[in-house]
Amino acid sequence: MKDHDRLPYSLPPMPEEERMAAARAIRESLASRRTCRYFSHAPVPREIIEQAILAAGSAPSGANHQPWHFAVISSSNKKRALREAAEAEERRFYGEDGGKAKAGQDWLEALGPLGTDADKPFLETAPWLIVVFAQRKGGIDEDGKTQNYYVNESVGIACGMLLTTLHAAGLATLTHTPSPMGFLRELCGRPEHEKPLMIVAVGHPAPDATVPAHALRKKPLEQIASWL
Ligand code: IYR
Repeated sequence: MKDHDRLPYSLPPMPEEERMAAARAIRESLASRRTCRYFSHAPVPREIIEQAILAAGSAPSGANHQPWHFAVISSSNKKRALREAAEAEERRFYGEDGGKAKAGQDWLEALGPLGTDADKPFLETAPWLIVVFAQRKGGIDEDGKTQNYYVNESVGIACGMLLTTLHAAGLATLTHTPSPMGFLRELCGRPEHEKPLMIVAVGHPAPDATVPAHALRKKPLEQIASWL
């Protein structure tokens, strides 16, 4: 088979009620997803992480270049190193290093309801940290030269599919974006043309895990959609 060949595509028939029930079931399940900042040490099998990354890797992407790389961290040494580097950035962000916060007053106020600060214990407690990289170059053959397209869009969709799969597997996730994130490139041994996009922490919620009430405020359909 050559890349320019065309193949038939169809989806299995489905009664409308079944379609509706399937859409509703996924919608209801996803509505129970929360960003979790408190993990237990309970292990998660590597096979589940592999399945979730394969699901993410099936995302649509610009020219099908699949411009993503998932660096998966589970060793306590690497997790500690990542936490230390991330917390150093976060202390500057929140102004907890004694200097002026890099985040402006507006940003700090917006984060108020979340109750976040520079302390990131979840980076050590969560059994898995998936560091997501966006490849600015490389193409499908990862040659490090070919231009990639719609990189942020493509990797964003892949991350959504990663989170969806992990949630369906009954696991808690946290998308964490210490800023700036350049240190992740060195820590994960990734090349210069890859941009760290986010860290996805994965595990089981701690028995006493909580989420901010603010997280339950979701915009209604009337607000997020218009029908033209
Ligand atoms: N990276 C910081 C700040 C932060 C920013 C946003 I926007 C959030 O939704 C949550 C946190 C931190 O992790 O604390």
